[in-house]
Amino acid sequence: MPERVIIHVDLDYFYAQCEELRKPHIKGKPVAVCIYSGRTAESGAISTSNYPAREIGIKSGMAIFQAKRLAEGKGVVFLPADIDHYSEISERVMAILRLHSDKFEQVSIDEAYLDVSLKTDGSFDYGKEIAHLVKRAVFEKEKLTCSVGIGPNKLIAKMAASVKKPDGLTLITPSKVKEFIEPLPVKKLYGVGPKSEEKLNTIGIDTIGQLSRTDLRKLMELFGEKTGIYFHEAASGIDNEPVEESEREQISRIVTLKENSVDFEVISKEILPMSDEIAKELKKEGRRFRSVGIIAILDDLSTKTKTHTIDYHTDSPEALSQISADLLEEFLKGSDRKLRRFGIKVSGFGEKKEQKDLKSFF
Ligand code: DCP
Ligand code: MG
Ligand code: MG
Repeated sequence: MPERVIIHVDLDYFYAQCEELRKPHIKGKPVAVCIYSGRTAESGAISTSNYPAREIGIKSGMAIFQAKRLAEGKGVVFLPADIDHYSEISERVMAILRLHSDKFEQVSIDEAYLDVSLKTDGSFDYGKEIAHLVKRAVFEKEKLTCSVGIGPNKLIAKMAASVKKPDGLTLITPSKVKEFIEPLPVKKLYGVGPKSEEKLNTIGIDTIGQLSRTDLRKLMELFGEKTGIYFHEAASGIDNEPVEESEREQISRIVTLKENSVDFEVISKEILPMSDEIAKELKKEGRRFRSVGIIAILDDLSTKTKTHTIDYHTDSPEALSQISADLLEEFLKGSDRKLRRFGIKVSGFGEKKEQKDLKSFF
């Protein structure tokens, strides 16, 4: 069996980078994105911070009041999190990543695995080229930087991606796996939390290399069978978890309108580019839909949807844009509030069409 070639992509200081993009004047300043709990004006936690803010010590998970203490006199910009906005950007980035992979698995709002074994025929040099291509595409289309790792499995790809941040690219070929992970402290191994770390340290196991040389029975005694086996294999760089495509129930696109509007002519201009993008994804995945919906986020931030189901499956962008336009027209007749954001979605997927040759996606 040829080698698997797996790429892990993680966007850099994601929420804060999204904020820098829409507020260019804050670029270069330390930026902290806050999730307010609402209990008091200042209670809540830092969700993320850009790299200048991290230098001051402001990090994810820290209490806002604590961060404000560190920030005193340093010109730190504190902003409230706008998850809708970051999700919108995330969806577009994930669509780009999906296009570059044979198999795709999103694992969080800013992270995904791409299995490119087929595309590359198992060549890591080619895998590295694809990783560069992906970074360039994300930067050109969304102006975002990310860090990527390429390795023979998910575990190594993820660990490789964290080696150099921000804007990093790290390739660990199968022959370099041991050399790469053995000197790292055990806490760097995915799945080793602070408790396991402490347990391992007290019996003299500090590095991943030492862990890999520890008797399996001893690890099973300490951590139970399942975890024991996992630690033993992972410490040797072994991981057979497949990149698992999540079965999607819907594909959607949403945009923020330049100005809030109730004007059909203005809003419907957004339909064509969105349906083209959705159609491209449908084609790539060999999917056809039966239901089309519109999503309207109004100026009071309430969300309204309207859906129409037809009696056959199709992947036609024309059908998608026509039905979306009809739904929009109908919706606007019954609404007097302005739309702030507008989106379209497809669902009700039928059987997947067989993809004759996966390599045709090169
Ligand atoms: N996040 C959060 N609270 C946390 C950790 C993360 O709200 N405790 C959110 C904000 C992050 C996003 O998830 O921007 C992605 O998390 P990452 O761990 O990938 O962190 P960043 O992308 O912010 O930084 P990095 O450059 O280290 O990836
Ligand atoms: Mg990130
Ligand atoms: Mg992440």
